[in-house]
Amino acid sequence: MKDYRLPNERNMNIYRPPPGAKKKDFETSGLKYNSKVEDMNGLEEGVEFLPTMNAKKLEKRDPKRCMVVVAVVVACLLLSLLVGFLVWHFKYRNAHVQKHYNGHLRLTGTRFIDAYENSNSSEFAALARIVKQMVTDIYKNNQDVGPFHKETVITAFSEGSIIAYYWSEFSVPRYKTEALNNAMANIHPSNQTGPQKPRNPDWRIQSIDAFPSDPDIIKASRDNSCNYALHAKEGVVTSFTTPGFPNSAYPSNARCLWVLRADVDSVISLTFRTFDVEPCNMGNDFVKVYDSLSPVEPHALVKLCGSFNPTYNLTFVSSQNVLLIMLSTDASGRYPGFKATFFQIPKNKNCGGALTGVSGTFTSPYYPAHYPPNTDCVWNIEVPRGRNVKVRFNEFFLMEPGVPLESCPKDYVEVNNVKYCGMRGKLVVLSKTNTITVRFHSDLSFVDSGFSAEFMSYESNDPCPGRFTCKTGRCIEKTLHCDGFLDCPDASDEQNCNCTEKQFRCRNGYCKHKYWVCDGMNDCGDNSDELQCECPANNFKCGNGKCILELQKCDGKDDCGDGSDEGNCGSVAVVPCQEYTYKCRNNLCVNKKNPECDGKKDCSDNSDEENCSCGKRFFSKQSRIVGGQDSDVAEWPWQVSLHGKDEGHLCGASLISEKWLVSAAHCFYNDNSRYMDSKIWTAFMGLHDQRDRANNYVQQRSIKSLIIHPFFNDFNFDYDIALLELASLVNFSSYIQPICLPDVSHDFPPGKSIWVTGWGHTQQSGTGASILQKAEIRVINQTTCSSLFPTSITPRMICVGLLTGGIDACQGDSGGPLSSLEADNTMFLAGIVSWGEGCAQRNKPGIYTRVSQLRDWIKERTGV
Ligand code: 4AZ
Repeated sequence: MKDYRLPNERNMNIYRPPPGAKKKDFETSGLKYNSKVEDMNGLEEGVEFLPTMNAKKLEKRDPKRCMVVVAVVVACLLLSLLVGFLVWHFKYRNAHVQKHYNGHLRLTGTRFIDAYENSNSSEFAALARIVKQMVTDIYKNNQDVGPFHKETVITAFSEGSIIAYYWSEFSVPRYKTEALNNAMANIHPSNQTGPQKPRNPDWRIQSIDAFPSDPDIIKASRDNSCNYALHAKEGVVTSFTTPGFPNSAYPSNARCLWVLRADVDSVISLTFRTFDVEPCNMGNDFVKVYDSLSPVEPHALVKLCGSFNPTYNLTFVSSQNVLLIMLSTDASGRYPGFKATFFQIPKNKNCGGALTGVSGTFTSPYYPAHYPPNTDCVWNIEVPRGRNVKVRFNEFFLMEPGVPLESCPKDYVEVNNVKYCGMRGKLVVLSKTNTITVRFHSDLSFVDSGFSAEFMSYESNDPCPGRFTCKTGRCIEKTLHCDGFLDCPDASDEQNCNCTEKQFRCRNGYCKHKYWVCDGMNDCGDNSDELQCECPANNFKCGNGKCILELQKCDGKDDCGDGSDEGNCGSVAVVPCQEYTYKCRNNLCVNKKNPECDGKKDCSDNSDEENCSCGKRFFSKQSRIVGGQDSDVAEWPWQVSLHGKDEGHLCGASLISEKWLVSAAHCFYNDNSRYMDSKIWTAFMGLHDQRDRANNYVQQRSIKSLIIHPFFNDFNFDYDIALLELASLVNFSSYIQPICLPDVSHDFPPGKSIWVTGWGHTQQSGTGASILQKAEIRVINQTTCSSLFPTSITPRMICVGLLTGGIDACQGDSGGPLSSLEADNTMFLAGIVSWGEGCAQRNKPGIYTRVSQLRDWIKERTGV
């Protein structure tokens, strides 16, 4: 129960009447204040305390004494006010705080010499002394700055005429910090009338910029133990690494700086080849790249933390002949760091230009590298007279976090006076004449990988000969018009359509196939396909669409039939065991949905969090996929390629332990008994590219035993699962990891997005992929699935795909994993690629073996 006493009442021993006591009882009780008199006997024997009334009479009788008391009280009050004011003034208002600024200035009237690159040279020291004095003089001329200036250090010089980089430190009363900030933001070199003029009267500071800096960065520039200066050599790629890389972790609490330079009129191309620092959410280690030799935010190109896959695009290009890289680390986390390379390239002064002809291509500067900052390009495109021109952006990445996409105030592409930024799918812009102008602009900070575009001419009255023209200008096949699927980016192919009898008319006018009605997914876009299936008031809608009374939710009984009414019931409770409840090792059942390996102890014996060294990826950053579907290296470290003797890749599989693989029974049990022989099979783990099987990351094993599910039905592919025992254990690495197996109660709800991976055919009658492919698909309601494949779907099957078609598993993917990202960033094997009607057809999603249903059998046969 809560204790409502005030804190200072707690130990006061004040007598309070017991709750039931009457007033009278209290007054007559034996405990009164005068009991204290006894304690005081030793001090003032015989003194008797007068009742209050008498005390008042006494005061009246002595007015002088009263005045003295009042005067003393007033004096005390005044004194404490004065002390308070002084404390406030000196401790807070006037207390001095340290302020740091980083910046750069442009010095004219002199020339850059190579010796200025070396901060230990006497030439550097001499110039630094003069520049420092000039900066100090500029500060002195400003009353909000000069009095507080403590120190300025010139850290570097670069060409142009000479750019000097510096930091300044100030000690300023707290109440003057805002004035200092404002003055520094507007610092101007105009009044160079300081006491000491530079030796050469032609020398002038043409411009000066200062930015408040992170004090950690200032510390970095004082500590030279981790500072490196590198100059690109003509035609040579120079590499550098974090200290100790790759054998030991980079230092803790460090600020390392790499100054990269190139020859004048060159720019620098920098690539991080390997990048593995502390994950962004686990600490404060990061790498920042600056398009300046001053570590200032307005010139930061990128801030990186975590680990990146080797295939991730981490190439940056400077706007001038300098770049600065800073590694900032905190006390925690031991990670290898990075290896980077750089080289110089001639400065591309004239990006853009005139493009003519019937078609052509163009890209942002240095594409696919990140475009340089501070760049403007203009392309004037002209196609033959009488025709119109359109521009299609096949890749478009101009993303800057926190920047509004409507106004594009930073980096943008402008076509027909409309600005575009962010990340866009295929963007098509039409012109109603034979010319079009495309502008590209990047501001001083934060860059992305830019765009790749093509232009083409078209007949003004028929932009898409033989095809349907979306209002955006994109051309699509005529059969896609009014087919219930959105194919135009603006949905113009599905507007003003007459619905067929197989279709349902959504409130927003779209026609959708009737299969999609009440499937638990908002297919119309306005949810109208799911409205008629709502449950009445005071009812709960189950995961399978059934309506139950709200009261039946969380009552410990599976009223829905799929357990969805008992899954999320607030706090985790032990409940009677049911099909849908998770059973802990101590045979107690909990009502939490999918509690395995979610990072929280749900079973009293913690068995839900044991055996959870699975389903983790070691590279935290995965590249964006728009269009392309190549996986990154080590993105699916449980993916296995099964090769048949003399046949190459035939099926996929998933690694579930150092010794066991899970695959599809139909890969082995088919018309040809040869595939039942474990000896013909070889498993490749850690494989990315089928052409690169000799890679060090790849481990190859033969198969010791092959277990096909005894109930496998080769007619309907029920129980399509097989277990393969490796001849010897694999060694786990960043490239090879097991995937977690879902408990029998694990639920993969309709609509959940899941990944399918494999080297199978990339088109229905196409050929296998060399690079491991990935595709994101969604779980489809079991009832919808059964209506799409009448009589074929069993409880051991799960339907996953897109009813819109276009993305699916295909021949050669069989046996491979369906990986589902669950709580605590853990991947679970939701399914095994099993069968389908063709590949990627509309309304024909792929069918997968539902692994959760076969969990006990896997445990029984493998112990995993
Ligand atoms: C196959 O033949 C296969 N679209 C696998 C998956 C699918 C179709 C065929 C699903 O291995």
